Amino acid sequence: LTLEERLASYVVEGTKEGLLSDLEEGLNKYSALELINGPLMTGMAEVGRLFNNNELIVAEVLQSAEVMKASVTYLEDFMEKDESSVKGKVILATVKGDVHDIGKNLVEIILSNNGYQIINLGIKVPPDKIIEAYRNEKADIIGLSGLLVKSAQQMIVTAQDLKIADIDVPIMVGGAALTRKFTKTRIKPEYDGMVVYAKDAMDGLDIANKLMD
Ligand code: B1M
Repeated sequence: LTLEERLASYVVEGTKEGLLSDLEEGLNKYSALELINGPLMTGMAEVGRLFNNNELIVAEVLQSAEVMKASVTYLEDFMEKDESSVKGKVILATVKGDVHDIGKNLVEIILSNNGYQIINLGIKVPPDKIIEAYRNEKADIIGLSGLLVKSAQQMIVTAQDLKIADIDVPIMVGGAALTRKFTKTRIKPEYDGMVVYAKDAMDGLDIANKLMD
């Protein structure tokens, strides 16, 4: 197998044996983020496909998630950091009913490496917890993540509750179940402030930078 294939296969197989030395080798050729967005995400997409076809069970997908998390933790030290200034404060949450957090945590790493202070509320976060955190922290942006189809609906509910709470700070949404169109036509109409869709963590950083400009 090539290095790229081996990296994808650690994620698919859910095994860490040899992972770190291959990641180290990968860093000679790619940046940390390229390794995540390239071979590791290719592995995750394959896990999603196999899971969808009932060829993997949840316990196996969890092991794949562990490999992804371990890789991101290792690679985090090799990512570019801009410690020049504090650009803003961002609340991050995976919405109520959803446990997927690898993407959200990647957004946290990228934003915090680039001058943002992050309040990460974790997974399955109901709207009232987000409202409470906003009131305590006075964040500049609220970031919502969700991967399940029902999470897209939950984002609508969350936007409605934030509006009722009189909050109109920009909301940034991301995750596999969402699209730009859904964000514009279904979430935005329920909210007074801006609602922007980020396709990945780097896009999230670009958007945050534009919002803070
Ligand atoms: Co789940 N799962 N899962 N799962 N899981 C999916 C999402 C699924 C598509 C798999 C499939 O069937 N093909 C499917 C959803 C179907 C649907 O609703 N459309 C699914 C399902 C069904 C489920 C369960 C219901 C399974 C079950 O129990 N029967 C269950 C749900 C439990 C719940 O949430 N209540 C479940 C559980 C799990 C595990 C716990 C086993 C594990 C998660 C572990 C964890 O996160 N700690 C897991 C995993 C790993 C996946 C897949 C395979 C991979 C997700 C992932 O981590 N990707 C996933 C299939 C897939 O996506 N290929 C799947 C890597 C990650 C870096 O990407 O999170 O997309 P992602 O983040 C991206 C962008 O989306 C974006 O940036 C990141 C890249 O830079 N982004 C943001 C994300 N959030 C953002 C926020 C932003 C900006 C950008 O701003 C705020």
